Amino acid sequence: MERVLISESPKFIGQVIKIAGWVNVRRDHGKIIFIDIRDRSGIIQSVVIPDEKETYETAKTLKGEYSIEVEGLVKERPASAKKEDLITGGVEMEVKKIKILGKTYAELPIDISKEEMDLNLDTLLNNRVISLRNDKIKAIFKVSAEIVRSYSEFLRKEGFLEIKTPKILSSATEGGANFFKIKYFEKDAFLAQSPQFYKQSAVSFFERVFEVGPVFRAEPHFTSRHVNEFTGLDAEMGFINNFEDVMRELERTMSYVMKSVSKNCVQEIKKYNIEPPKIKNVFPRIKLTEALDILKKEFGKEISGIDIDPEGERLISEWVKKKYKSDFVFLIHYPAGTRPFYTMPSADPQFTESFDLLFRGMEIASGGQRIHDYEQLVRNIQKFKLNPNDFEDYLENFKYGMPPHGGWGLGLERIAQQILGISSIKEAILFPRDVKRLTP
Ligand code: AMO
Repeated sequence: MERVLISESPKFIGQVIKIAGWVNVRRDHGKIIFIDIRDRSGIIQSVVIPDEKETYETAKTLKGEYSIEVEGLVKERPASAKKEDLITGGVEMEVKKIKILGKTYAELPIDISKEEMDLNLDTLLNNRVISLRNDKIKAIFKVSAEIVRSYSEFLRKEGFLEIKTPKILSSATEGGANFFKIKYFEKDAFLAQSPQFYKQSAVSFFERVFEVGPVFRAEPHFTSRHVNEFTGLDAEMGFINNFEDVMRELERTMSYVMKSVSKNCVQEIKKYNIEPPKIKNVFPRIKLTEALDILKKEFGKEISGIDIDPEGERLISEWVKKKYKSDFVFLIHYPAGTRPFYTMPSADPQFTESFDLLFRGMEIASGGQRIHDYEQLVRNIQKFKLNPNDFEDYLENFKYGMPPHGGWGLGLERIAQQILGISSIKEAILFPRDVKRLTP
């Protein structure tokens, strides 16, 4: 007999089927043993009665998280026992045969059988191989996978080629000090802080590219939105007229991603009890300087520097939500000193042709137009007190007809975090890395 998925069991009422999964929980009620069995598709309640002698003896030995194969008769549950919140809530299984596939050799450190585990972040992360078996936690990764799938699908339709760029680099790409230096044989090397240089150079051969790949940042601080390794969803496009073209593309990409997640992750979103994102076809755009004025006027918030801080991002998003009913907002024209050297200056050179995209109060993307003229780029590198000789390979492309171009970098985990309303980004990473956490 072929195995079927647990979620398919309601189609087999009155028939014997074979399933495989884990013992979510075993309950002994007098003579009857109930086993909730979980596979990748769902959970079903099964019942073992003493008449099935050998099976009953096996059932008595089962512990939480044993993996088993079970044959049984699918039966409709009495109306009073139906569970509306389960896909299989209308059926149960009368067990005929149990085969143990994998035993549990240790006490389970945490109880994952209930959807709501109510554990603190450290406990969840320290016991990751177990906590990741919980259905509500698994839902986060189904949403992440749908983000990546729909992101890639949309960009392919738009003529972007998927590329993979090296993660071991000879120089740091994003400036600042948040890079990891590693030993590379006789030399020093850096883990990529972004695919920035290589995606720009790919524009000169493919025009439009995107990448889904790891990004490394040596952020020394603990926040609910920073980790030291995350997944970047990057894109870069050539022959643009201005950075508005880039925002337009990103806006259409995010609309597609949000619609796909809302449509294809209904069960997952339900578990988090949140509203699917509100999508407008055009996201509001606000100049950063105006946003700082709004914060002062509407919220009495003074920003000390020239850039916005996380609380400012939250407040401005709140204001946008009220005024424009949008969960997204572009903050545009960041001051020159706040962006890397490759960013195109605006007509007023105090500012840049750049943006951040905020979603429900948090930055999820940065991007903009890049300097494409070789001589202008060399001058800007010098203006940043950097040495153009250190960027020789990057600059090479710019000597040969580099077209006007721009792009963005999105953080996958922040998107998932904000869609589901999760408090820490680390919950949206299978095995997160932070200053103190290099295992599991
Ligand atoms: P930036 O440095 O703003 O831009 O990064 C882009 C996006 O990556 C995510 N992100 C992070 N996520 C988790 N932990 C971190 N430590 C972290 N740092 C950044 C955010 C952020 O918006 N090269 C440019 C992009 C471009 O211009 O194309 C860049 O890397 O979601």
